[in-house]
Amino acid sequence: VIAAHTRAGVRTLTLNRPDRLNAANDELLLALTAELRAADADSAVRVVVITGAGRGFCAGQDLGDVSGRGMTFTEHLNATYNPLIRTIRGLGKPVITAVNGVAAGAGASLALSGDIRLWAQSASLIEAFSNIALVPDSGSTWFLPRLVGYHRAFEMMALAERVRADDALRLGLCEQVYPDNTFAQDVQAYAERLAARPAHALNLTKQALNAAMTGTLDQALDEEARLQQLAGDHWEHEEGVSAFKEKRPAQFMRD
Ligand code: LHQ
Repeated sequence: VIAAHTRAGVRTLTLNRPDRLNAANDELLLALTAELRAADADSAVRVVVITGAGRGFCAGQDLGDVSGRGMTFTEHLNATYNPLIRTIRGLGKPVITAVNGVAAGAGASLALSGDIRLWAQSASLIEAFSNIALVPDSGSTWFLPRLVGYHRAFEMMALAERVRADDALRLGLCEQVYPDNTFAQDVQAYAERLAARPAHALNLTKQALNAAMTGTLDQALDEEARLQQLAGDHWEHEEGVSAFKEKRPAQFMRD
């Protein structure tokens, strides 16, 4: 259900149920979470990419796979989707969600959960939950209003209309849009650019931003001062300063 490969420090995890637009079942969610944890622990991996096989990114919960599971909705979310989203947000490496096609329901939440969101021109996002009279889950209620404000978020959730790539870029739901026919190469090139950045400093940056998203300015200043010490004591900092003085590009990829 997940295809995986590593190239040039970039671990790509591909949701692989293309005939269902990569709709998620428990097996897929648990496998993706396990792959992410393994990538976090693997020192050869500097950046993780999550993408989809075929014409979809992820159509959310597999609606053919929901009945008779013997779990409540709350238990199901706590056992599958929520650990996945927490793992992505807590991962010590940048996670790119490479949205190759439609992202619907919990698949939309997954698309929004990356540190960097790269979209193909034909990708789209639908907060589809209300179509089946459910509440947005897997972090959509947290991610979306922070990106577009309460009112646009509510409208997207209430009407479940499809947001296409150009609007997604304008609204801040993604960082880049690439042509469909070069998407995989463009994502790999972007990921390799990110992989050449100072990994330790980016890990601390992610921690600082994650904390700041829910805290006060006072807390952010304290957290920056704490994390800056960890960054400043690391060899990456020494390398960055030396490279600046020697007027050469910094080399952050070692070991
Ligand atoms: C699918 C699905 C799908 C199964 C397309 N399941 N087969 C919910 C419940 C419980 C606990 C936790 O959390 C959640 C959170 C959620 O994610 S709720 C939201 C669930 N997702 C949806 O409601 C989206 C349903 N899908 C759609 O609205 C459309 O398929 C979209 C707009 C995504 C794509 O439309 P099209 O491009 O027109 O493709 P299609 O509809 O023809 O789909 C292609 C195939 O994929 C088709 O199968 P078929 O055998 O006819 O070729 C679909 O049945 C299947 N598929 N989504 N979620």
